[in-house]
Parts: sequence; C-alpha cells; structure tokens
Amino acid sequence: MFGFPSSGWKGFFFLVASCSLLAAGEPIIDVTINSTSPLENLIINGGFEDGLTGWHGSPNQTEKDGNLMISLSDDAFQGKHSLHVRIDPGEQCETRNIWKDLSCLIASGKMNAGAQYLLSCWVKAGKKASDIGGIYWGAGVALGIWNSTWKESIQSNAKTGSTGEKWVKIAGAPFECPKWAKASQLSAGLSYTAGEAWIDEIELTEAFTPISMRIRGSELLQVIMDDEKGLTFFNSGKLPKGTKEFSKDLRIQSSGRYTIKALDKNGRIAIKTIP
Ligand SMILES: [Ca+2]
Repeated sequence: MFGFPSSGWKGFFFLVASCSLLAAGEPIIDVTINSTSPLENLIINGGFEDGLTGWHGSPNQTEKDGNLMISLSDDAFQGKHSLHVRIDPGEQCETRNIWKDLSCLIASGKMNAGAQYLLSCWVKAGKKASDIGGIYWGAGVALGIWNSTWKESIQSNAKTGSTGEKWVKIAGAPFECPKWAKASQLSAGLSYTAGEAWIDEIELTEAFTPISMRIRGSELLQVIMDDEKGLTFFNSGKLPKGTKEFSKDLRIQSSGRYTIKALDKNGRIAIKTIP
C-alpha cells in the first residue's frame, strides 16, 4: 500500500513542474571577458572632457572670413564636450586638425612592438557638408608611427565621410606596432574635404580581447556570434544531440560589438550582446 499522503504527491508534482519550467526556459548565455584588466584607452583626454588640454594645433581657430574652424563643442556623444571642425566649400583642399605626441607610449612600454592595436572614435558628420568623404580624406583620427630617422612609417586611419548627422563609431583596421617604432603622433580633425564634423571618444587600445562564452539549455542546437555588421564571426554548426552545455574561447576585436544567439530544439532563441 502506498504510504505517501496526498500532500506528499502534490509536493512531488510541484517539484516535477518546477524542474520542467526550468528545463523549458530559453538557453542561458554567460560570457566572461578574459582580460586580466579592462583594456586601457591609451589616449588621455580623447573625449575632450578636459577641453583641449594635451592637444596641440590651432584650437578656436577662425581664419580668413571664417571659412575654416576647429574648436571645442558642447555637442558631445559622451560627456559635455567634443571637437568641432568646419571647412566651408571653396576651402576643401585644406585640413584642420589638432594633434598630440604619443611617442611616450612607445618609450614607456605601453605600446609594444609586435602587439596589435586598434584606433577608433565617434564622429558626427554631414551637417551642411558637401563632398565630405573618403577613407583617407574625411572626418576622424589618424595615428602615425615613425622610426628614429623618420624615414619609415605606418599610419592607421579611422575616418569617415558623411554620417547623416548621426554619431557613428569609426574604427581603423587592427595594426601591429613595428619593432622600429620610436615616435608617434595622433591627429583629429577634417582633411581635404568641405564639411562640418564633430569628433568624440577617441580610443587607442589593444586590438583583441579574449572572451569565454558558456551556454546552457535543455537541448542546444546551434550557437552563432555575429559582429556589428551582421556578419557571422563564429558558428558552432549543428551541435550533437542532447547538448546541454556549450563552451568556446574566442578573441574578439576590442572596440567591436557582437551578438551571441543560442537556439534550442524547441525553437527558443537566447540573444546576448557584448560588450
Ligand atoms: Ca566627450
């Protein structure tokens, strides 16, 4: 004879129901950034929150009849200030920028030969602009690295044409600091095109960040990771039947934004965006 009181059975069913609810939930995505410390932005005052401190060039410059200008602006992507540059039509063969010397990064070992770095900034361009654009000509930042005789050099650009008057993040391609690196200079502004642009949040960081992702679910079918352009950066393919946990270590671009999507056999999709 069964000795379980009815309340005991109720308790048992409640337990089963609880487990089923847990099992029925969408997959859970955990992501760990493996860096020993947060990636350091090597640019001091790249967001212009200290005004133009540490920058050289021609701040608050108005030339001729006001056709060229570079100054601090209150129209910021982040914080209270950004850099504002304007080159009116008729002066589009001109460049207006400010610059800072980054040679100390090499001397102090903050930039190391053989390591890869990434230059990025936020830009809003297009207002009253004409013929603004190009990879090398346009609004944004450029970083040059030279050897001791100034004869060898590399350059990384994060520049854009019109952004339709919206703040957009612009990143250059990852580049390797050469072993002959001795001097370095960063410039921010508008080059060889007419137009008006705002620049903010200039960053120079190590190019890649290691991450670990761990996904748990009732029965996982597939895990996909897209970059911010929607291109597939990682695809697990079809996972073995009965997969309840999936782990993967990857190196992602440090300034990038990625979306992880996990699908289970019941068609449930969990989505997590990093960072
Ligand atoms: Ca700012």
